[in-house]
Amino acid sequence: MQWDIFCRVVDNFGDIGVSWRLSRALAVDAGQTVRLFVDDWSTLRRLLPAAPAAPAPFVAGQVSVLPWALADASPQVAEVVVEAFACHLPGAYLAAMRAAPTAPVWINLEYLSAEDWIEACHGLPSPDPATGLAKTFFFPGFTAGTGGLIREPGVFTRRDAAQGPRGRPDWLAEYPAAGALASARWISLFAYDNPALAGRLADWRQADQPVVLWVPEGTAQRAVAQIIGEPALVSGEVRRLGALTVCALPFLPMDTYDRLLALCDVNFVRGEDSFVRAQWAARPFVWQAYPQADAAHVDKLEAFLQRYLAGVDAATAGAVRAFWREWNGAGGTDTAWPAFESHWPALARHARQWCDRIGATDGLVERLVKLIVPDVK
Ligand code: TRH
Repeated sequence: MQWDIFCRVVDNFGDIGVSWRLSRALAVDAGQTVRLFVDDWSTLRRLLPAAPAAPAPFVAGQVSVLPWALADASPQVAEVVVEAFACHLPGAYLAAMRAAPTAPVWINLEYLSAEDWIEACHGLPSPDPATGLAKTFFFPGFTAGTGGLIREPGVFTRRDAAQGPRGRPDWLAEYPAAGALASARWISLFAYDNPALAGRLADWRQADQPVVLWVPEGTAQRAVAQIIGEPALVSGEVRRLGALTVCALPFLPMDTYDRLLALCDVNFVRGEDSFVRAQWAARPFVWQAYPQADAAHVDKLEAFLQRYLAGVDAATAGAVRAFWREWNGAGGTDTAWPAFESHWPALARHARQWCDRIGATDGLVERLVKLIVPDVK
């Protein structure tokens, strides 16, 4: 089938990250014909450096990637139209959808959430007042009654290879960092501005074993530089501060970022896509939810914690809850790290079990294809 996927960048990378990952999985793993329209070429190029410098169509991972303006210029309607995150389709394209002899299947891909209410809304059609066409709401989520999570077939094989004995030495050969020991505790950091970061850097400086902190370029890298009293860190630079070795990385290609997640003992992630990738890495992680003015992100955080920690022993669950709340500015007194760290072995086991459990069900692409073509097995 032919699919058109539309994505506008609201903020950050997640919208394009998810849309690109979905497009690639539909094309490569599900054999669909996919066009991806994006409005923000410079953000796209951060994730897909192979994209041409100026907006122009190109093919990557069997997906035709097109500048947004081309949808209005020659609206040729696909059989399935995915509107990512209620991004509002281009006017001429909408008109063409209305005029099409057979109306396309119109999917609104929503943000991921662990909240219970999404099960009731997932898969519901709703008439669009402007066109009269039906639009179906598709909610990614963690349970059987939701749209699931994007998971390419090779993701666990690649993770397991990264976690083999050559994983860290090979990484250090590619990203040399003087003093970064393969045997140290490795932490990756991808975060929004976060007042709790200074306290964690202080904890890691004083840790009783070496800590290597990998920080890709972006908000978190700038914040680390500021906290350690430097104007900026440049990719490849390393700073030693007590037990802590800070390693500044470039913004990594997506698959390389997956590898980093697989190699670290704990991953600080944010938003939506890195949050999911950290779960496939099967390592303990700390999630910073995308902050929302009405504190809706706290509900999302609590809903996820509820699911993630079900069945985990009370002491470990309490330590995770306290630390994640603190990291999200949702309570705490900036003291929860030592307790979180002391539960590391139990957390590491749990991270693997959780990944195996949520990874044993259909992924988002399978569920989406089955929703549209219900007789697909
Ligand atoms: O960039 P984000 O903060 O995106 C967020 C969320 O999607 C959120 O739901 C949305 O509302 C908001 O944007 C506007 O975080 P996220 O979702 O983790 O996306 C980051 C992407 O960047 C993800 O695909 C992983 C990728 N990435 C790399 O490819 N290389 C890197 O070095 C890093 C750090 C990330």
